[in-house]
Amino acid sequence: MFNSEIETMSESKMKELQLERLKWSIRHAYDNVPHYRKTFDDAGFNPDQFKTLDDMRRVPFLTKQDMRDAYPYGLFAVPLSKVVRVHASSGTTGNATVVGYTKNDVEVFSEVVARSLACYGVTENDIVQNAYGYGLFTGGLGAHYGAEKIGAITVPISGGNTPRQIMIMKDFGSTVLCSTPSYALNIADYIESNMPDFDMSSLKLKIAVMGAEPWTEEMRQQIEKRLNVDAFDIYGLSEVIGPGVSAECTEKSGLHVFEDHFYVEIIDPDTGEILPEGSEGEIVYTSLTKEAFPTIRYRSKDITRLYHDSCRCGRTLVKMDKVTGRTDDMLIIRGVNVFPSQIESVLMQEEGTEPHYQIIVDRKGTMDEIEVMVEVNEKVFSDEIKVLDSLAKSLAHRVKSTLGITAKIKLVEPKSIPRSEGKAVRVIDNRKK
Ligand code: DLL
Repeated sequence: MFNSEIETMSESKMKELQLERLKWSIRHAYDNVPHYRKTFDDAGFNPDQFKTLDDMRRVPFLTKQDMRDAYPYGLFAVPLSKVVRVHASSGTTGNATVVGYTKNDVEVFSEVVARSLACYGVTENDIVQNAYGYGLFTGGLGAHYGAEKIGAITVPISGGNTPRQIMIMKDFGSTVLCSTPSYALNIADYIESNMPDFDMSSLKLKIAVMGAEPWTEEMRQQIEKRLNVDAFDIYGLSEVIGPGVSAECTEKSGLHVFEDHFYVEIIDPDTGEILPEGSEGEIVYTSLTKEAFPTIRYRSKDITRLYHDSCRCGRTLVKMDKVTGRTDDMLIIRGVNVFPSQIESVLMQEEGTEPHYQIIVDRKGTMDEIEVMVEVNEKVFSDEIKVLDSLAKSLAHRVKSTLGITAKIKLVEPKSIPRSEGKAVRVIDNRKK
């Protein structure tokens, strides 16, 4: 463990620590950020009245829209001279969200990523190939600083240029790959289709650190088999810090939240009510130590569940389920709610399909229609049309019986769905056009 005192702290001691830090963080936001002062005042909430964790329900939420409205620096809580780094979200819809870090925040960020890497068994003896994009995205620099903090050799290759990734992986003897799960599969694809004589055992890769987008257990199996690694989940979001909010351990069952820095709650996305431990809902974050960009009750839109168990790794930190969808990713097809990851999971159950797919949603008249394009492997694609037809039918049947929606399945040729070096685009919703 990277920080065993924290990672094995008793639940009651952790709650004490959180309470003390929450008081500071809420007061810091109120005193230094006009937005918080206004929303707290409007809600009749005074930080002096914050006495127990139960008082959390009285604190107003922060939304993505609030962040956009504050573009670029409106939510910073320290003078800009104290800020040493900024990151930003892509801002495909509306203003980008800009987040800032003081020196101390960068230190915390590095620590939580280092803890995550230690969860998977990464040590100073590893060579970490970091294929997360460097730039305004938090993945690149986030993983980089964490890997350096562990003392591993850090290879800052960034995303893309797949042939070069493979060459470096081999020549440098990389033992750890950090990338999005969809990009890890692109690397596997490239090797399999362009380098038939490539000897996988010439690679020293052991661990894949996968995050930044939802990925299923089926996808984990593919990555593990095809790249001959153990693949672990790393989760995070730029608004809260970046990667390293939570991480799986070698048990691969749930992610431990680094709750000495991030206070987590699950709410009902419709009513905003706090739900009891174990319920599924939207996860809400409050930063406990961040100086430059405190986030108080930030509504992440990510859907998960929080629970305590006695994890065999020895960590006592609260666990969250793998995030399989966001409230704004959820498709409502003729009244049935589905997440892209549920469709992925069903698709991957049939032999011959590849984890490359795209979901196209349209509205014909008043009816929602959904078409799922999924790649099949070379062998299946070169089969008779009859075989392809029956696979498509079988997939449509599975989707219907498992998820309750009628989807048109279109099997497409290998590599016809656009690849991404970062987060994959899974849904094209023409209803929003
Ligand atoms: O994606 C931070 C990150 C970088 C995490 C590298 C892990 C590895 P954002 O670009 O702000 O930050 O996107 C955050 O991505 O709210 C989730 O919806 C999704 N996400 C991130 N990690 C996971 C994961 C980075 N492991 C948004 N599983 C979050 C599922 C994830 N979804």
